[in-house]
Amino acid sequence: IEKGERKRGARAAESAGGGGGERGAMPVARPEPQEPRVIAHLDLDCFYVQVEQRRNPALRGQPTAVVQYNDWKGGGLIAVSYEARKFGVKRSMRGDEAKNVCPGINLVQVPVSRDKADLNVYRNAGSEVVAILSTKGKCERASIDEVYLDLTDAAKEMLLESPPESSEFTFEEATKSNILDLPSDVGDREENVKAWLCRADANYQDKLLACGAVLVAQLRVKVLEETQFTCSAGIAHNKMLAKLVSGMHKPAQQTVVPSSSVQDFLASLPVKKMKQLGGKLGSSLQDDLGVKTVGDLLGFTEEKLQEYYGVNTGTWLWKTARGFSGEEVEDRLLPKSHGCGKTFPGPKALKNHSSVKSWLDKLCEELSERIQSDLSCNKRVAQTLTLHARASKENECNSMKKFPSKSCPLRYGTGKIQEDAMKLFESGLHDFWGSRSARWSITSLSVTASKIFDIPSGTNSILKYIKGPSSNASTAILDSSSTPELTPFVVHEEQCEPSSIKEECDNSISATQCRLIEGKGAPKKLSKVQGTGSILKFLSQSQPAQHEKRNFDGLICSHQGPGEFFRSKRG
Ligand code: TTP
Ligand code: CA
Ligand code: CA
Repeated sequence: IEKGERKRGARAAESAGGGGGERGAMPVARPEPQEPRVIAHLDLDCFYVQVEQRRNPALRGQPTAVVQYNDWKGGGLIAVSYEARKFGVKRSMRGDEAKNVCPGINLVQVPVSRDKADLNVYRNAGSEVVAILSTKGKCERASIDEVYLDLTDAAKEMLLESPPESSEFTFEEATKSNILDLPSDVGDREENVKAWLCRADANYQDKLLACGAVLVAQLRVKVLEETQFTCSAGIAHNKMLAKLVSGMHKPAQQTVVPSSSVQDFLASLPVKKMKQLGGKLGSSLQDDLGVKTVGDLLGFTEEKLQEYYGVNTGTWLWKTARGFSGEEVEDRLLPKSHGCGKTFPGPKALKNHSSVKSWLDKLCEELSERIQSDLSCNKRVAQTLTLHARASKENECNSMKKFPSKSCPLRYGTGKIQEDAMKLFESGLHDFWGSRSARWSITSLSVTASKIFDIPSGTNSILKYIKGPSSNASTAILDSSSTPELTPFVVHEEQCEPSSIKEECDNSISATQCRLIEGKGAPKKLSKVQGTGSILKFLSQSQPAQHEKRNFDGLICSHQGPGEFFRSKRG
């Protein structure tokens, strides 16, 4: 290695956040599985809208958006139905703007509790879907509306017992799959897909994938029958590829990635589209190595990439360029952490201790409720409390210094959590601004409970777990800014910018959900449509009819719920 290269390499790793080694959130390659896997990623379509449409069926098939309450310009949109998207309505719009482009739009307010958005109804709806999907294989709840499934065993079983090629009837929804290898715009598409799924001469991997496609199609129909929700899915040999394609064809569709299509698919995929390359590492690849697409990485040897980004991340990049990923689906139906947050944009920024305290108290109250219900429903205990905030200094709007995240052992009890959260805030503020009594303003606050573990079964006293450490925030504050798994999620409310409530891996099981799991108060199921293997058919038969002439981008179509919309979209 030449001296100059060494320097450049070190710089690349540093600017990517890797520092001297593989610290922090730099991705690391996992060992490849010995045998091919079948992995699916499922994501619910315009999720909050679908939940609201189930609550109020009159909204089905109508242009609809969910907004956060706000007195400014009609609130911020957080979810937009596909009917509304046809008019050009986008998540980044305010309610008033959406009405301008789509005068017939229905705006539904997100539920509010303690002066902030209450996402329980959506979390619980997501849990219903997880409960169905987890019956077919190892299941990882990845976000409020996303799941990974490892269908390897189920696919192997199907291949042995009833492979698609042997049955005279292929599950209809499966024949609507998008297969990356096949052209999507030919007339007899479904016949082609059917032929692909049933190829007797396919290799073992493709045969497994075909079984995976049938299984996912069946699951999607089951989800629709039992919850009334449509979702889209990606089916591939690993998590990375499944996730990359699950949103490629939406709504209510699935996409399959045969190994033979991987190289072409990645060749033109911008690096920033990859989850782990969205941040500094992706920027470093572009700026330091001139790598724009994942395919561009093929121009570098593994050694070269290791030189730049360290051994582990270098290998990860090399494998990623080839579509390899050993990351396993975790066996986890419950969230990794619970978080509650709120943003205070512009004039709403908090500028004194008493307003911070009053908001922190509300956030901690909700957090406390959620960890208590996790404890009683799931016998799980959270160990760490973390406070995240965003702040700006007066007259220093562009100040680069971040408010440091702070953590301490979590003590159960609303009062204790409130007390500790306030101490974490004081400690963060001290680091942020020293002891100077200057003006500051807080633009977002969130509290997170993490490091959640199951209480061992057979334990007769859960008290010893929840009493937890004797230390509290005053003796055990940790700077958690370098703890990547403590991703804050913030409920952005009433903001001037595009509004969003983003929730990652955060989906608590509430008391309502306990009831759902026990089968009480579960929503009424749609009656099954016999002999139907197709979501389109299902939708068109079972939605409440709302015959109404509407003008869709100049396309006059008679409306019968989403089924009609999907058909018209497909021409
Ligand atoms: P997404 O899955 O990103 O979007 P979506 O389900 O609304 O639409 P799509 O069909 O394209 O998947 O988010 C899931 C839900 O999370 C969404 O319905 C509302 C919420 N959300 C926010 O509140 N703010 C945000 O910025 C995002 C991205 C999502
Ligand atoms: Ca979604
Ligand atoms: Ca999603």
